[in-house]
Amino acid sequence: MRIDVLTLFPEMFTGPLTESIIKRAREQGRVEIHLWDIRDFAEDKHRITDDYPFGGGAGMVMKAEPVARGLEAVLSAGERAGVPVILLSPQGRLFTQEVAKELAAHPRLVLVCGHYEGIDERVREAGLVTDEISIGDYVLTGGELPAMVIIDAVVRLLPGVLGAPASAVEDSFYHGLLDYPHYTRPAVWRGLAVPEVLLSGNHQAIARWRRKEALRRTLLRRPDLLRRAELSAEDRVILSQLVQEEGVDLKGLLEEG
Ligand code: 4FN
Repeated sequence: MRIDVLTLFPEMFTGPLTESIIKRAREQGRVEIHLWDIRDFAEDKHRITDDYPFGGGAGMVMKAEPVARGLEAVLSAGERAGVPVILLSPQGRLFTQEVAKELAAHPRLVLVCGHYEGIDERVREAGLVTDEISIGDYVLTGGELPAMVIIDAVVRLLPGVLGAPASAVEDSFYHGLLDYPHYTRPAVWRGLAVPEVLLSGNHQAIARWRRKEALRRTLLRRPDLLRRAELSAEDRVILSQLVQEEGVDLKGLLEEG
């Protein structure tokens, strides 16, 4: 996959994209990430990319022309078809694991980061962006961190990036649920023991315990996730046990709709 990012602050990306799993994915050629500085597409010798808002008010607005010229440099007219050009924006559809999977299926992505008060609306009106995505409902100073969140979530889904396909299989087994609790050595730490079943060597009992604890956590902390999770008949039995054990009210959360 190739990802192009347009931003006024390309240096914000260097840390997160040059460490750990993303670093290895780039070294292995599984993803190519190109950072473009919008300032390089400014029209004047001072390389101005922002201006005062028409109608007045606080803050600055990113000028349309440098962003448009940047997008045209990244994607020639002939290359545009089928390539998502995504503006990171509070107005976008919410980014979820489903959206990450959808984006991971494309050979190319273009991400555009706003800063200050945002980008001149005519970049959207001119049809230069195909998609707007938001990572959540809070005020940020720019679209750069959201772009990095999307890159992280998408790149780990690319073939070969996580190495062992077993972890992908497990991810899909726990599809839509929170993680079960994890433990590593020592078996007793500061007087706290690891749950016995995990030391039993009984793989079937371990799998049952993990599934139950994943369901317990999801029920207690994120019951909203249960509606969309893939639950087996056995899961539904375990859940009704947990509802009793924990004394919570499911309030029809498992019904469709
Ligand atoms: N944010 C809100 C309402 C009004 C403005 C903002 C806001 C960065 C350029 C956009 C924010 C959050 C998630 C991009 C927020 C995201 C941004 C994102 C983002 C500078 C203009 C701005 C109601 C959501 C609290 C600033 C709500 N995902 N404006 O943050 O780019 O992608």
